[in-house]
Amino acid sequence: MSRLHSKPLSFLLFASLYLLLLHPALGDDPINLTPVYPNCSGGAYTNGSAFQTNLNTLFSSLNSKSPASNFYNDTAGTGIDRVYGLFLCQGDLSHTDCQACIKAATTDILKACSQRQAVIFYDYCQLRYSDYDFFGIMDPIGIAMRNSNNVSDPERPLNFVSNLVKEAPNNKPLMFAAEASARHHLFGMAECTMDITSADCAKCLNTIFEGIKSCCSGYQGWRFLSPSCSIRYEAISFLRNQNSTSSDLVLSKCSDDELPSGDGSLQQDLDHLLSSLPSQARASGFYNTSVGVDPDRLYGLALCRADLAPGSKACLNCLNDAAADAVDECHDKTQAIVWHEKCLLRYSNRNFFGAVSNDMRVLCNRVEISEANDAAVIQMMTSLFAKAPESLRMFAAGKVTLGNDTGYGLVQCTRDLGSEGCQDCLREAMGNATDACKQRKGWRSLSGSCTVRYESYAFFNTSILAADAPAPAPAGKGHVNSFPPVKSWGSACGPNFMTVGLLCLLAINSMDGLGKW
Ligand SMILES: *[C@@H]1O[C@H](CO)[C@@H](O)[C@H](O)[C@H]1NC(C)=O
Ligand SMILES: *[C@@H]1O[C@H](CO)[C@@H](O)[C@H](O)[C@H]1NC(C)=O
Ligand SMILES: *[C@@H]1O[C@H](CO)[C@@H](O)[C@H](O)[C@H]1NC(C)=O
Ligand SMILES: *[C@@H]1O[C@H](CO)[C@@H](O)[C@H](O)[C@H]1NC(C)=O
Ligand SMILES: *[C@@H]1O[C@H](CO)[C@@H](O)[C@H](O)[C@H]1NC(C)=O
Ligand SMILES: *[C@@H]1O[C@H](CO)[C@@H](O)[C@H](O)[C@H]1NC(C)=O
Ligand SMILES: *[C@@H]1O[C@H](CO)[C@@H](O)[C@H](O)[C@H]1NC(C)=O
Ligand SMILES: *[C@@H]1O[C@H](CO)[C@@H](O)[C@H](O)[C@H]1NC(C)=O
Ligand SMILES: CC(=O)N[C@H]1CO[C@H](CO)[C@@H](O)[C@@H]1O
Repeated sequence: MSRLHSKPLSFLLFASLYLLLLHPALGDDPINLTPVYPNCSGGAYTNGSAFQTNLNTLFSSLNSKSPASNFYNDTAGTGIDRVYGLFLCQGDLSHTDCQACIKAATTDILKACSQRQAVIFYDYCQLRYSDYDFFGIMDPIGIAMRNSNNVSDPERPLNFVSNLVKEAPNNKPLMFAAEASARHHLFGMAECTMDITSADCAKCLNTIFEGIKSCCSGYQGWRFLSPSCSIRYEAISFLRNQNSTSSDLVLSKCSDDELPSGDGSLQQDLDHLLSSLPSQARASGFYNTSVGVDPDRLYGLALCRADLAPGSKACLNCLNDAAADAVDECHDKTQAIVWHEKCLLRYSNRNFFGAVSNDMRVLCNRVEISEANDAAVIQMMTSLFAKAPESLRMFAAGKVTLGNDTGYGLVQCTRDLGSEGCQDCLREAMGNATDACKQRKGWRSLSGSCTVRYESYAFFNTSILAADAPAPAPAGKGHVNSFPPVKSWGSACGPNFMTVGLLCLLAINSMDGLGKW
């Protein structure tokens, strides 16, 4: 049985709330380096002892590895004073953040403990040392934490995380799994230290997951920390979003007017359209079609992001989810657009094929970049929307070098448009994004006919980057801002923005405008 000490629970409750309120955990914000929980055990060691010397040697070794790896185990010394140690950084933590976290841990653990065994946990990393060889020995004993708010449907987070509990042990080498659903306010992760086997990882995660079920499942946010594995669920993102994993953007727009109910044949046609579009679009990544007969005809299209290989399961899965969302969110409305991270689905009772949609959403990252970098980014992006309209699949991807970093852009049109329509759509989308997101580290415009997106990381499969990618920005011009100060949710996005997951959302059309399609 897992041990749930009431004292750490209340202390940690505070720690977690602090995190929730002040650290919305953008991938770009600095991470919180306040220790969450130290646990010291074993006999004390003395100042100047061989054990202490070995411990210092071990810590230098771990600190030297943290800039290159999210896990490392090592030993120092020999005989009875030999020290065994390891660190683990959350699988999506950048190497820079991992380095900072382990540096803090090797300092704090010496202040917190003067014993021969200890483990210390942070929001994003953990460090452990011992005078015995614990490598490969699974230890699920730890502490649970939870937030104070109730959750209306406890099963939902549990189901969400149970998938991660199943997935993580198979994700070698890191044994880390994370998932985000901004729309459902579900963010979760599960991970194990890499010294244990996949089978032990599964056992460890199942054990602590049972612990969560018995203490914390009714709450909106919980985690369990143990020396060999951890799980966490929050209603807001704490994920670091490296390499575009787990951002799962879902937005939809529905018209106000409903399909006339009549004999129900329109609803049947809509069901038919939505259930057939995903498989029709799978083969080439795009499909447009219509069902029914005038005047009751329905028109629909589906588009997968260009980096999803034609025919791929990923394309089909995304569109199936989008179709399900269209049913859920825009039930029987005459028109809908659903934007997912990797696909777009749209239907209407009017023929919109070939016409540029004027429905647009703009999202801006809250972190600012320098004017010079912004100019380099815009130059690169502009070069893309000259190319996309002429390309077969109507997309273009590129990258730009900014000092030591690289930014990535992707623009894409729905293929019912002609090249002129595509160009118009991209130009407007780009103009609206650069207006709203001046000098921002990432942004996107989502329209019913095209998407334009820039990020400071490779959010798409970079194998689609053409060999003739645009030249990097002039050397020395770009430089990357250091970490911005931590900002609170509301104000950081500006007066006209809403926050959605990691991003600020500029709702282009007010709710009143929705019916006027
Ligand atoms: C070791 O010595 C330092 C001062 O040199 C002292 O602050 C610390 O408490 C001592 N630690 C132990 C374990 O005795
Ligand atoms: C702290 O560590 C000791 C030794 O490993 C262990 O017996 C104990 O259960 C741990 N306590 C918690 C709350 O994790
Ligand atoms: C949570 O639910 C419990 C029992 O259903 C109730 O007693 C408590 O007041 C609720 N707390 C909040 C913060 O809603
Ligand atoms: C790390 O742990 C593994 C067991 O999981 C062990 O085989 C290996 O020797 C350890 N590495 C070091 C450097 O001690
Ligand atoms: C994440 O990005 C880094 C650097 O761009 C790359 O080396 C690494 O392979 C990527 N990881 C995944 C899972 O794509
Ligand atoms: C770029 O990398 C070099 C070498 O690693 C480093 O010295 C320099 O400070 C970095 N520049 C920036 C802006 O991070
Ligand atoms: C798809 O859209 C084009 C207009 O771009 C139109 O000519 C074509 O008929 C549409 N396909 C279907 C099956 O409706
Ligand atoms: C990227 O795309 C290439 C070509 O379609 C594919 O072989 C590769 O597996 C993809 N990589 C990932 C990480 O999906
Ligand atoms: C909401 C918004 O800013 N939309 C604008 C996008 O850009 C065009 C001009 O290019 C404007 O007409 C829209 O109002």
